[in-house]
Amino acid sequence: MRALIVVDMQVDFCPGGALAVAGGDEIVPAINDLMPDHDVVVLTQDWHPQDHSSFAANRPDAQPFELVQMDYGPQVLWPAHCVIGTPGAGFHPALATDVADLVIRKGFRPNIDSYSAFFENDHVTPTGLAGYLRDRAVDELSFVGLAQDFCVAWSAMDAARLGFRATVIEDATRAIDLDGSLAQARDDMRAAGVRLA
Ligand code: VGL
Ligand code: ZN
Repeated sequence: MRALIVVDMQVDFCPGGALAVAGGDEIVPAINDLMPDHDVVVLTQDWHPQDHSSFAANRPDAQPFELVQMDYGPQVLWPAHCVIGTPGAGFHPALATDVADLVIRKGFRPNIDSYSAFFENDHVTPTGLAGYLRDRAVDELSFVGLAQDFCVAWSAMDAARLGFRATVIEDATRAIDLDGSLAQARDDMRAAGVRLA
């Protein structure tokens, strides 16, 4: 069984949003077209409380895109984005959300970020997605959405480590590309056994 994992196709990650990814909205039609080719469609939704520790505004003297050390490892500080219940946390209005079997939210614990759809950034706390996919007999995953070098890459690498066949459909992703993060993510994905298509 094959699943399409649509990562964080939300208003705040599209042009005009709080953490806009260049061209983020351009990939919506391609993603909608891929949905009927898959047995299972999952949407992920970045979903942060206003006091989330990944928001630069919640720390004295911190600037967005700065790197800090958390007890679980390095963490980029972001502009406030995808705040629970705000319009920016909603899906892009043209995304075919009706087709989705599952919407999985992540990043709702104030003290830990969650890029991956499978684990929080400590790489230990599970979201429950792996169990859902195994229960549905899914073995093959295609990843699309935003952002290729953060949430898409971390999700695809975790999927490969968990034993799923993982492919990133690059035409249906866009990257933040912070200090070479896209090239690094592509190298890391290949090393983790993720196929880039
Ligand atoms: C993401 C940064 C912060 C993403 C989410 O979806 O790639 N990036 N939160
Ligand atoms: Zn986030």
